[in-house]
Amino acid sequence: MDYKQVTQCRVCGSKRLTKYLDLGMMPLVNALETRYDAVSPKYPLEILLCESCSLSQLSIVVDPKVLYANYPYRSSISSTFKRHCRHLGEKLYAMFAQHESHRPKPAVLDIASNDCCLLREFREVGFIINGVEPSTNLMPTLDELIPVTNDFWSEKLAKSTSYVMDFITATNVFAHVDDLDDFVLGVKQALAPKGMFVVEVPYLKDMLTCGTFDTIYHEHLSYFTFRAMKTILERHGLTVFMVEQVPIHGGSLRVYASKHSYPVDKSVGDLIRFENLMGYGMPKGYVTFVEDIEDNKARLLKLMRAIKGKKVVAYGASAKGVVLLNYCGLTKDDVQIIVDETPDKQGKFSPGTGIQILHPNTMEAVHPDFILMLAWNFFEEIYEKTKHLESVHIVPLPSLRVVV
Ligand code: DWN
Ligand code: ZN
Repeated sequence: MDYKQVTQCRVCGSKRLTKYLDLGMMPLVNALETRYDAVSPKYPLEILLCESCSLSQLSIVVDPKVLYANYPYRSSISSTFKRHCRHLGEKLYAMFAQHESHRPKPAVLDIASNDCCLLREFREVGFIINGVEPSTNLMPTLDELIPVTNDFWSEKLAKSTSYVMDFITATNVFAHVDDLDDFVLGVKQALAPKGMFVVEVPYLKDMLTCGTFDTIYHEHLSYFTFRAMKTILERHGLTVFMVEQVPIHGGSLRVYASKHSYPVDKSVGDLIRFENLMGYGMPKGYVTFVEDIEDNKARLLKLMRAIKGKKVVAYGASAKGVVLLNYCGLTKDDVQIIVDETPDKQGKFSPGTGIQILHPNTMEAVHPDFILMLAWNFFEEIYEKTKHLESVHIVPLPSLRVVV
């Protein structure tokens, strides 16, 4: 068996876990198939709420080696994300200059550095860069001169290195980690005394208020409230001194923590108060979200029925796209192809649907009537690339809209 059942909360250890969502059986979103008729293995996709610390978490953990040994996703495909990383680099550089003005270059370690998108941007800003990344296919070439360790992050790995980092960044990886204690202990080990840990995760608030259920899949083990994030970091002696909400990936939390006692920003207390007000620690805080999912599905299916027989191409072989297609039961009868700029995805088939993934230039010949935006989080960027086709764009989430 390549997965295990969750019996206690990974943040606080409580066994008071209440199931509030069941999306049925779902294939692994990045396990792309090489044949259209392949039968993709499916796994239960359910969310449990910890009523003690307010962490939402999947009911199972799929073996990370199965999920990440060969990982097709490349962060650098999106120029929006590149810009996001550049802004973060500039911001952290300015913070460093304020506190450590006598040293020229801060050192950063990016955990789960993927294809080094963030590290390249940070190097341009003036950082000394280092990465850790478990997927072998994402290692930079030697001539790129980016030191990346090919491994999962852990306290053991941190101890085996001589890292003393001014910054450790973890964007879109914390929600993927089962053993958060070990991860945070590793961060603490590798941080300089005044170093900052900067972690970004999709924010539960945005998922709930926008009904974006397609960000729920087996890679995302946790769906963080700020309270849960603060609990796990502070348990290991990292004080959270600032929090921001950033728009990337449909709405994310960016949390700053350190071993050093930086003055605690007002944002920390404000967000905790907001979450208490919203009742995120109680199952009844999730009822509307569950209803919204059904409504979103029904609205999309109604539209897809109305355009049956038209040429429909989906843009973005995203992880979330696999969830949307499978949960709504859409197949190649509804969506003829998916296009995506990621070389490792092209020629493969989307799991559970048998829809082929091709290079976006295929659309020039197809002239689709409709483009279904499976990467709705990058709508503006993709729209600029597709508007000349004069197709109607369907944006399924946060709420269904049709752009003519
Ligand atoms: O946490 C995760 C997030 C950050 O990234 C992972 N577990 C997996 C992944 O999720 P996703 O696949 O849903 O992420 P994206 O970035 O929304 O996926 C967009 C897809 O669209 C990618 O395959 C790249 C593609 N794309 C493209 O071909 N042209 C994207 C843009 C913006 C484009 O212009
Ligand atoms: Zn908990």
